[in-house]
Amino acid sequence: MTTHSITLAHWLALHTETALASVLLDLAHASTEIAGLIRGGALTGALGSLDNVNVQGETQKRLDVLANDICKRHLAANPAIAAIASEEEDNAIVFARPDAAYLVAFDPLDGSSNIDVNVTVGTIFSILPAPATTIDDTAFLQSGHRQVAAGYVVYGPQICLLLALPGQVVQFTADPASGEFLLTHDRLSIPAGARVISANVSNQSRWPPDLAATIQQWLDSGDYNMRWVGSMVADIHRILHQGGVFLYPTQSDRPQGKLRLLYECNPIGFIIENAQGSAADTLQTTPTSLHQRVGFIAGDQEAVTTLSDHST
Ligand code: AHM
Ligand code: MG
Repeated sequence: MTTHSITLAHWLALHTETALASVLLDLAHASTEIAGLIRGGALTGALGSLDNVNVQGETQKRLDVLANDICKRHLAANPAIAAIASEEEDNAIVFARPDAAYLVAFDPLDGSSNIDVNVTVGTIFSILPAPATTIDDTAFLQSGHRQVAAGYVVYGPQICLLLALPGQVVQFTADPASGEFLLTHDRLSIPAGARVISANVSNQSRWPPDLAATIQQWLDSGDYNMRWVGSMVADIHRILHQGGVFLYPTQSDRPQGKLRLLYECNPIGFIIENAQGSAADTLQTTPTSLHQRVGFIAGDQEAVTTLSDHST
């Protein structure tokens, strides 16, 4: 029996204003629905690929599309939201609401390559202030330090919602009996000095040479361990709790990087920095397009500084 009694709704009522709380609750409800599809796997008919290719040129998985539809449905009804942007949508979806305060950018299903093999995936979200100008794609082109909240849901052995507000990161865990998100970790802070590297080293020969040499040196020292799930939410979740550094840098065959700035790196960077880690200069980057990719390094402050110095 759980001894945790603070629900997400209760916590939000104490720490955020009503409109922001309603947006975060909508995201939580969407994630509960997505979790149901993931849990059922092949029984729900949600696995497998579609013939569609998204704006990123990636073949969409059935669950990418279903999760995107679920997020859209939950968010579209919220009068506090002026527009939404998704990894799975070419352009922002704009609602005719001049007084709405927020924009929501999201990756409905992060870690798509893991869907069909029963490995942890997630949903990532970023909440920005809606500018007072006409709302279109360009309204989302705000640097990451302007986020008012960001978070992710990790669908693993437990379903956890990580939420960052300026100055704090908290974790809620879904109660298997009621489905309700209950506060389980208050004020998360990344343990410093952990010697864990999270990177896809099969790309090492295409990384910036100094960066590749530094990682190789660390590995050769025998002092470092390596972990790579291939779902950023899962790899970052480990780092939040146990420390270490995550990297998906630019590489010769992906000069812009792989991960997307607005709905992957900015929200994860915001969480990491509010948990006393570093995301190098990611949050200072001025975005130029909705689906912009970037090289990304995040986690332990000292490790991030060393790797960033070697990544040009
Ligand atoms: P996705 O949003 O299409 O799932 O892509 C993002 C994912 C990240 O979660 C993960 O860190 C990375 O891509 C894994 O890439 P790779 O398969 O090249 O190791
Ligand atoms: Mg993703």
